[in-house]
Amino acid sequence: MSDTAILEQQFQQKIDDELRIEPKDWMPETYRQTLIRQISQHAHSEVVGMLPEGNWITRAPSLRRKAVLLAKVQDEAGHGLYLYSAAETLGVTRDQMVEKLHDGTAKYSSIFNYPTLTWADMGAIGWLVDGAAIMNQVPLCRCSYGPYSRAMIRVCKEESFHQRQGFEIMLTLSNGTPAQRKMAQDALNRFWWPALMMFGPNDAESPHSQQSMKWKIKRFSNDELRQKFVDVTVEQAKILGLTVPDPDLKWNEERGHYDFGEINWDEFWNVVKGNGPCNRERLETRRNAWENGEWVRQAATAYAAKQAAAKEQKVA
Ligand code: FAQ
Repeated sequence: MSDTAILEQQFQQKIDDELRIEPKDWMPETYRQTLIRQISQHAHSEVVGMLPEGNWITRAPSLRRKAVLLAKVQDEAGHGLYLYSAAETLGVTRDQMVEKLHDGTAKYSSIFNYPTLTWADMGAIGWLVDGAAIMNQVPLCRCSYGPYSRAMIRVCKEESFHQRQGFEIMLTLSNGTPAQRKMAQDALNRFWWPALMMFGPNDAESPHSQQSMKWKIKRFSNDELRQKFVDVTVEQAKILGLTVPDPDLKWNEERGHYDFGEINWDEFWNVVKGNGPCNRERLETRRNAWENGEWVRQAATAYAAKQAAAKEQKVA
């Protein structure tokens, strides 16, 4: 057996024994690259994900709603930062990751390419988008890579608060005037299918799933998580008295799960490839933010250099 084969065997054994892989441990290059891809795309999703909700901060219907939304959007920025830091432990720089987002090589979640047209969309995003994010991210707290799994613990706690604030907005609207109720239903109609798409392609069409599950980066497949989300969320929609926009949705006694209709995969891939309703606008906003923030980065670097020089002088 070659040296690499032995190392690979020991590496897999560690994973099978539920031990965490840490930055300085030996790891296959493909494992490292898979993590850089997933964690950086996850970080980008958190940062781009601030934009649809950021759109409503100035128009929130009360001071309380504004404060809560502002805090939520700031949390997403924090998630992006933990995740960029986790990815940096794999030997990639933040600049390299951001460059890949800006030149369109790195992906971010398809969901954030849909517009937020009404206040009810803030409810639908919290309820459905954060709800789907939690379903996907709770298992990531047990991901085999230590820094990613630890970052996810705090992220999940915050996502849980986000989901509840979204549900509470939906509950208030669905118990409100007929116009508010209609607005909540319309938001559910527009965000339901894109939320299901967040879990990624069907298992048979998912090139990375099998290997990622063997490495315990992923603990459940895309379809398993999507099904769990449907089962939980349909019951929540009943509490809201809203109708899930899927004529094929039906409880399947035998399976013990809801059956649901076919996702429009053409729409999904179209959005993933950059042609969704807001892809261009989102990337342009991020590129501008990066360029406009250049002076802040320069100032911080100059300040750090000054501090280091002063410290050195003191020592000498
Ligand atoms: N959108 O083989 P798979 C949030 C790509 S955070 C765009 O199944 P994998 C918080 C995939 O990257 C939401 N692209 O890939 C929040 C791959 O392309 P590549 C983000 C997608 O990695 C809430 C190709 O398709 N969460 O919401 C999507 O095994 C509210 C083949 O797919 C995470 O990133 C998609 N929906 O499974 C923030 C969680 N789905 O890389 C603000 C961590 C798939 O070969 C407001 N990520 N693709 O070019 C994951 O769990 C996984 O990466 C999956 C995809 C499940 C997303």
